[in-house]
Amino acid sequence: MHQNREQLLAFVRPHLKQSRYEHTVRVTDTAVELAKRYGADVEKAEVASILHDFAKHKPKEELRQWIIKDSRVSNELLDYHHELWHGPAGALMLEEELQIKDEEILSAIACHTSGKKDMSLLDKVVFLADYIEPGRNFEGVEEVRELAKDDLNSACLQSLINTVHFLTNTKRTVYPDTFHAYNALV
Ligand code: DGI
Ligand code: FE
Ligand code: FE
Repeated sequence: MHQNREQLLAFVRPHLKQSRYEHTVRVTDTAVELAKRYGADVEKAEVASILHDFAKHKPKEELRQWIIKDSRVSNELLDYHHELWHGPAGALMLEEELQIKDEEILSAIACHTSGKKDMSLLDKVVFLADYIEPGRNFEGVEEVRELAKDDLNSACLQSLINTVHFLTNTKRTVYPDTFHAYNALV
């Protein structure tokens, strides 16, 4: 059984900067709201959200080592921007260090930045909560917040479109899982 919200927040807090911790709390509140709205597991949404950016501030080399030593994560990820590593590496670290064994929770943490093909309801809830939490001011986020009120898939799709726009407009690479998530929803 999982620890409760306060225990988990106390666990992640020393791993995060203050602003990142505050983002985490907002993502958690948003994910709980979305989980209730769309019938996802509320407790799992809460746990995954509290932990989603656990590895955000870990050294790049440490994240790389976790990804290299686990055959479940494609090493192709290491050819893409290191900003994409904290989700998959964080899931591996939490599996080992916090004994999080729930595959649904680990999946939602792992894919929260890039998305992936065939995202579960829980994956989508955490992915979207990270994008629309009230502290975000991405261009187009208000449209995604509106969609999130009654169409989870359309909201996720629009956030992916916005992210691909942002990345391509600034000539950045796009990790293939982001396109796989887009293709599955379009
Ligand atoms: O960790 P957060 O800041 O809360 O949010 P996040 O995990 O969604 O990370 C967002 C960053 O990841 C943002 O700077 C854009 C970047 N990103 C997302 N998808 C891709 C990506 N960067 C590259 N290069 N390729 C992607 O596909
Ligand atoms: Fe993140
Ligand atoms: Fe986040």
